[in-house]
Amino acid sequence: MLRYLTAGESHGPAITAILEGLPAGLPVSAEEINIDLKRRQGGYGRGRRMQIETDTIEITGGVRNGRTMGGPLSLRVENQDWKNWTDVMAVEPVDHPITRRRVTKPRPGHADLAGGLKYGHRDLRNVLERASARETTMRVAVGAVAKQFIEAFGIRVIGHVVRIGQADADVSGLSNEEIWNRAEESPVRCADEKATEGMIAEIDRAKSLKDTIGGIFEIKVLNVPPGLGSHVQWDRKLDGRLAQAILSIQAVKGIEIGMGFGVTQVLGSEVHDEIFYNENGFYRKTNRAGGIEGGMTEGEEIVVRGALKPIATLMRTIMSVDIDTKEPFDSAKERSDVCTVPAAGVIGEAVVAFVVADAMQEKFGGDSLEEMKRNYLGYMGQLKDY
Ligand code: EPS
Repeated sequence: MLRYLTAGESHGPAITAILEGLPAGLPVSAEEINIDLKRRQGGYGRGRRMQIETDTIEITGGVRNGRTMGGPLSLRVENQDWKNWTDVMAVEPVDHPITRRRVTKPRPGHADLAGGLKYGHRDLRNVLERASARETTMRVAVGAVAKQFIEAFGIRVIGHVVRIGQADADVSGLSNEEIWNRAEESPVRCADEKATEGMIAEIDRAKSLKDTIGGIFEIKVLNVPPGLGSHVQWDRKLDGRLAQAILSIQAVKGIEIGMGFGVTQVLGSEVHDEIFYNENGFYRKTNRAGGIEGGMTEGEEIVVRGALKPIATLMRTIMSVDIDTKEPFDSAKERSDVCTVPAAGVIGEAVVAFVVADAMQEKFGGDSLEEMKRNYLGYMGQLKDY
């Protein structure tokens, strides 16, 4: 079983992760992790915080001479903004009460109020510091390692943005390689040039209104073997595991696999992917299922989408109630991202890569990469003979 936990606050000294369950002998490159960390930080519509941070990974355990040893990986990224928060976020008790930056005004749409009620905090900073999407830095770092793991089996994860506000991408007719290359060039990580312009206009419009805007990212997993996940138990179904991974990303409100909610509008014969056979084995001409049937991969590409609400920190007025005075106030803030959908696409790649890596470990489990590869090749041979 592959598992990870993250720790750390948005304006604390650092954010960290422990990733356990990787086979020994896996090459791990900090450079590759840094590429994804940088991709997450970019994207049109980001706010001033991203000019402060330059996320760089420090691997402090689990890797020796470029390869895993079988023990947990320990990963860390420093928060550059920490130096502006050393008293407010001090780990040690301070000898004077810190009233500066105390938060008593919950922002609608954030964890602030629910977290305050639940934990009894009178300073909502104790909630928002951990709820912050800053935490996704670590999910991307873990995901970048998971990508290196599954790439050892030829599996690749690509992500791109398909909607921001009213601007929709049309990628029909594009190969996966084209989708990847074009999305990498686009400031909103969208493979359709015309839609990129529309998305930028949507972000500009939201910004001019001091507002925020959401959208949809799509993740594809290429070259997955059939049989990852299982039909036998609810918590082993791969679609359920992907759904949890995607929905747990801050601001995500919906997930679709394959045709998604579109399956409700047409008849069954227009939904299910017919099965064919040739010398290479079983195959489909369509992939409306998004690569998953009965909670298992069936050999086609996995296609998953996540829908983001507009982020909850706005620079314009929306109403809330102060937890001290119980008086209404307007929740306008001076610093905020306008749109984080391009970043969320990179985070989506990471969490999906982790789920697929976990499913690979489960199916081909081994203590070393070599052992896993033997198991994998044996299974691929079994499929040929099926
Ligand atoms: C976030 C609020 C902003 C974002 C932050 C997530 O930070 P701040 O409150 O410091 O302006 O920039 O995202 C990141 C720091 C990041 O690395 O993505 C929030 O409230 O979730």
